[in-house]
Amino acid sequence: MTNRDVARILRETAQLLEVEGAQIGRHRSYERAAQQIETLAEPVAQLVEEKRLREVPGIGERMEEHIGEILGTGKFRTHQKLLKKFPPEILDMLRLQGLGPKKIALLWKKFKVKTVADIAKLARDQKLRGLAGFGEKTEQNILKAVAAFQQFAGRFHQHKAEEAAEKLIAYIEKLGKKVERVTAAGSLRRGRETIGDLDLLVLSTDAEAVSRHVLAYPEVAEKLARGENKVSIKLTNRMQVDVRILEKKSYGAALVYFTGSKPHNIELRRIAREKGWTLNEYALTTLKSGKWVAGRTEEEVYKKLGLVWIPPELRESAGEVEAAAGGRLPRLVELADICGDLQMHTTESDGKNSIEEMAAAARARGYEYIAITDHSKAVTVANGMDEKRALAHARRIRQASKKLDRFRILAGVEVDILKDGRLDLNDEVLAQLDVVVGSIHSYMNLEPAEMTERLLAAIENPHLKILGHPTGRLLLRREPYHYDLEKILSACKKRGVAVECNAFPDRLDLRDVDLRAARERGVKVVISTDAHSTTHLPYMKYGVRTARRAWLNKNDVLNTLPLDRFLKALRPSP
Ligand code: DGT
Ligand code: CA
Ligand code: CA
Ligand code: ZN
Repeated sequence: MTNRDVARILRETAQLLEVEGAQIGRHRSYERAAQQIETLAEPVAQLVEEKRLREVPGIGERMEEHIGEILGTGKFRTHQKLLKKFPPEILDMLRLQGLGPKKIALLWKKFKVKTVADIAKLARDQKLRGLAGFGEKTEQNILKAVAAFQQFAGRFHQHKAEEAAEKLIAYIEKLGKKVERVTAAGSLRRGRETIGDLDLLVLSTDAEAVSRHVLAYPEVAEKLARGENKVSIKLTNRMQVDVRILEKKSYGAALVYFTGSKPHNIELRRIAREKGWTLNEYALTTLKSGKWVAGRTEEEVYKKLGLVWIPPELRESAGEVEAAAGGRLPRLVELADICGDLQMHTTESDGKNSIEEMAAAARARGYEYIAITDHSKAVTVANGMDEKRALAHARRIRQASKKLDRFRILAGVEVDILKDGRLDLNDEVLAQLDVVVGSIHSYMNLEPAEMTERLLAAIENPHLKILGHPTGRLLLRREPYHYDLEKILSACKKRGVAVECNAFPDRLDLRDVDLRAARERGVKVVISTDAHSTTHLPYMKYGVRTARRAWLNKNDVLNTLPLDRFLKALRPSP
């Protein structure tokens, strides 16, 4: 169990206790423990093992026992008991923005609401105004929250889906010899920015044993379906998983089929039909007699169709089948090509680690350089730096860099792009830094025309080298800024400004299709993690996946270059 899993169960327990109307204050100890565990730098399991959990403020003997139970069994009895007292959608209702346990408790008591839709109906019918703490404005906000919920409902960030998949795969592999291989297919394998459900393929001759084992997984909340070679479950984190069990002869065909995407599969089936064959999840067979043609491996299936193997990230029916037929598939950038990371934060602003710690962790990943880019003063919530602090920080960065052999820490900043497009630090200071990333963190709802002007003005500043998280979206949470992206890409091209592919899994910004547009215009791209802790540096893989979905080669990405060539490829300083 990750710290996040443990914290989630404790937080849900706190919320459910509050809805239940438990003894005043009982929920607070759970909420407090959840908060503490979320921000721990070490795995909570390790603290337990070393008997140090009680050193964490707010965790006493009882809470220590509860956490032990969660870590040991994957579940928490109090949590389970509470869940049984409420309708299945209670957790979804609690997740509605701006409602919270107190208001849900009231709605539960008064109207016996069972679903998010029930709440929406009450708000629409104006039945809520007049309740203590509710007004017309609350009703409007509830309707907005329900709309957002329905838009994002049931989708997950890629890293959460991947964590859940890896854990379940490890569990399935515990069956030993009966299981030859387990692979995640579906949107996760394609690297889509958010994931609906997990699709796992198991290579085994004992479907019965695998199904039984999967149903015994401690994190199963609900059994959804069970067939001869398929079992569907819902996990305690509300994620659905479809597990399919296949034999060797079908494994490649099933991988193709269940990796999708659906439109990609439709293209493949059309080619198969043209050749007098049919393609399904079991095999490629002849149309007439149903004779087996291929199906063991993906390569075999693609080859028979006259195609080279297509990387999963490209399987979106966006020209990849045609390119594969013509031998024109790009050689996509890989994680191993990345030589440095160009956006990260330290304790100087809102990061969790020091310059030295970030550098050591980056070095351990095999990088040659990083840029430390703390926030500037306009971002007060992140303790942004003024001119004086920025220069002092740059000096410390350069000193730290000198102590390292064959590794360079570049002195940078993530300078705020102000409302009018000016940068938040003066030119004299910016001129002394190696890497200036410029990003927007305020006034995100300007009219498109004004937003476009703002970004154009920022790009005109000769010190700006990289445009950070260019559209500002937060996946499953916040829409991108509205502006004329084409104009901004043209300006970046003209001025030699690189656009960022922000690898943080909540952002993935620019997104795949926009990144592809940037590439087609010849705009330079960097992939950066925007790490706020050493634990975020591995998020680079999500950025690389996004870049691959955008058809990017190694040559399209500046931070695949060794240091000297990278510095020359950045926009030249004035
Ligand atoms: P998601 O789960 O919404 O993030 O997206 P996917 O792509 O994982 O979609 P999912 O889980 O519904 O199905 C996984 C793959 O299986 C999908 O990409 C294509 C294939 N597939 C599933 N159902 C069908 C179907 O009814 N027809 C066809 N042709 N393919 C299907
Ligand atoms: Ca799926
Ligand atoms: Ca599925
Ligand atoms: Zn930022």
